[in-house]
Amino acid sequence: MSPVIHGNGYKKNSINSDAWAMLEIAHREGIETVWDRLAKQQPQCGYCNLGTSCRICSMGPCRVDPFGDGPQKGVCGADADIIVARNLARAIAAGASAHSDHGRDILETLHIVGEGKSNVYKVSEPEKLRALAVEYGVDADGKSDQELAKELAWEMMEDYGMRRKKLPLASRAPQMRQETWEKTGTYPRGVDRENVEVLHRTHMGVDNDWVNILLHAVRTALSDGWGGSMIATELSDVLFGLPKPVSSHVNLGVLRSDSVNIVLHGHNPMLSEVIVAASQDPELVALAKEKGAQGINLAGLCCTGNEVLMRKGIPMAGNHLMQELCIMTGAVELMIVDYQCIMPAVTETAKCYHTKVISTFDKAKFPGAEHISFDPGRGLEIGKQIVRKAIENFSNRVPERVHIPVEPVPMMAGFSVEAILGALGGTPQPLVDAIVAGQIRGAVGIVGCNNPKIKQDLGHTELTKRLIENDILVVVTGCAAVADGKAGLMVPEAADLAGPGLGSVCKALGIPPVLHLGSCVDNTRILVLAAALANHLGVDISALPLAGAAPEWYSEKAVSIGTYVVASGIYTVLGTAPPIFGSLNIVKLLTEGLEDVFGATFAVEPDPNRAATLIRRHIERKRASLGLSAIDPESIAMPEAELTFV
Ligand code: BF8
Ligand code: SF4
Repeated sequence: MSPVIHGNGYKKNSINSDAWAMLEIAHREGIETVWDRLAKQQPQCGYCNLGTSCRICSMGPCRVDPFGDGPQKGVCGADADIIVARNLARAIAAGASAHSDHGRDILETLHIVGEGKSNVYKVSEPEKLRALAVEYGVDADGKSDQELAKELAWEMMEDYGMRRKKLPLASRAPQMRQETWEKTGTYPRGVDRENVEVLHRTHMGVDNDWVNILLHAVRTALSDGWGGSMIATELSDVLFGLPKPVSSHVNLGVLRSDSVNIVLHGHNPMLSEVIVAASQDPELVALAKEKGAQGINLAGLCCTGNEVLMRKGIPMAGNHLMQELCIMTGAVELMIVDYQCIMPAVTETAKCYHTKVISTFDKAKFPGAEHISFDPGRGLEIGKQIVRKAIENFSNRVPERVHIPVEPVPMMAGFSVEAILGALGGTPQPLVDAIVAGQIRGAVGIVGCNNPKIKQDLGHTELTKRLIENDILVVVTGCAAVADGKAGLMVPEAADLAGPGLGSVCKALGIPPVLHLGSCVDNTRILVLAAALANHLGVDISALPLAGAAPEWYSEKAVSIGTYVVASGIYTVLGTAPPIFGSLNIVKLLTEGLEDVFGATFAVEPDPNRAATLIRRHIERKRASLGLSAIDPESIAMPEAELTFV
């Protein structure tokens, strides 16, 4: 392997010193990373970047050249609008399917609990189970948790089918929002139905009206946000517990040189919950000590990490771009992967160390990983088997190659909607009062990934800082949350970095100005919070001074999230460019036209300081239309662009 360091050295790749230290090792030892592979891909295909390449059928592949003299149509006659729309719809369906299939796995676990067939899972939040049963019209009276779990599971399985005209959880949205969905034909029906219909419509020769394709793509994204993802979040709370504010730590410094380190990577908390239990098993702890370790240390990566951080306070090793670097500490005995966002490269990196990679879901196997098929019915037994493998691997560690480069940074997590409302005294009124008084100008969800095309975490942290210093409350999920955690923005003391209004509210409540709402499926907590605020005020979500941002997104899941957030009425700024620029019609629709349809649009702005201005202007406009004190949006200066795409 011959590493090509992207840009002018590894400090260009990330803002974090733990990443720099590991990249230095990678450089020295010739270990390839994601940045090297990105460099080797240059120049990336211009047609694909514009979204105008198509390989849907075997008359192709085709490329259309909307701005040049090349072909304007594919072999079948599809033009740039049709091709971009089909590609975008398929990306949304892939993302929505990933989230919703995760939801299905949790739902099947609830069903197993309902049948009394699990030796490890139980209903941890009976109250939430009962509330959900009521929402689904299940009579909860006199029924045990187990009976109710089974009945609710059966009901929710219908959400994946074709018998529903509307997904029940979508009725949490304000009436006006639901009417918009009805009017536009985008009210989500069945999760699987919408996703399969995208595949049908985008087959050659089916839906060739680009607006019609995109409207169905919206419906599919809504079946994710108000369906599959929401089921994943709600049922994870029911089974594994409702997140409550918790203090923990983040960055590679959470790995311990004296302990057996197990890294939990992926998205689904089913297995990781079991690993947490198994790692506390006295027999296994004793075995670890026998092997010379002080104990068993768990650390999270990506969204599985967020799940166990939110509920169990398990420390977080890093976000998406840290997955290879984490192994290069030489201190990881075992990386357990479930699914999504796990680079196939991790098993290659692991070969350079003693680290074992264990895959666990039959739908997500990795060459070079040992596969232990996870069966929720025998959860604990499998969990113990895996933890034992980690302990046995401790003796293979090479102490001279262990390098844990930094001290961990403290961070808070665990802000479920229930916890936030609890902290406010059970009602959103105090938050509304602070917004009305102008102490808090509005709220923004910063979500999504890392993408090596953007300096790691720069987009998240700069945008967050600009917003909080201007009295805008920030809520975060996914890899954005981990970025802000590493930057020290998620402790109560960070209130000092906020403007005077937001700062004083945070100090009074003892909370950070940046609240961790969870993993990417937990973006539904943002929808629920926004709906609760809108319903409380009797307005649509689009009337509120809210915005969304995905400064460093890379994944198809993020495309689905952005789409359901906009279709729910929240203006959203993307940092990396989606592959749509080959169709000016579609760019115009997404950045302007959607305003009249959904009361919100997308914007694309890679520079976080400029994105902050766009968002601040938007929030002040919304404040003015609600009759609240507002700054003149045009008086908020738009800085010169400093950061553009790599
Ligand atoms: O679901 S933020 S890189 S880890 S896709 Fe993936 Fe993106 Fe991270 Fe979580 Ni979400
Ligand atoms: Fe080409 Fe049309 Fe086939 Fe796409 S669907 S590959 S544009 S012929």
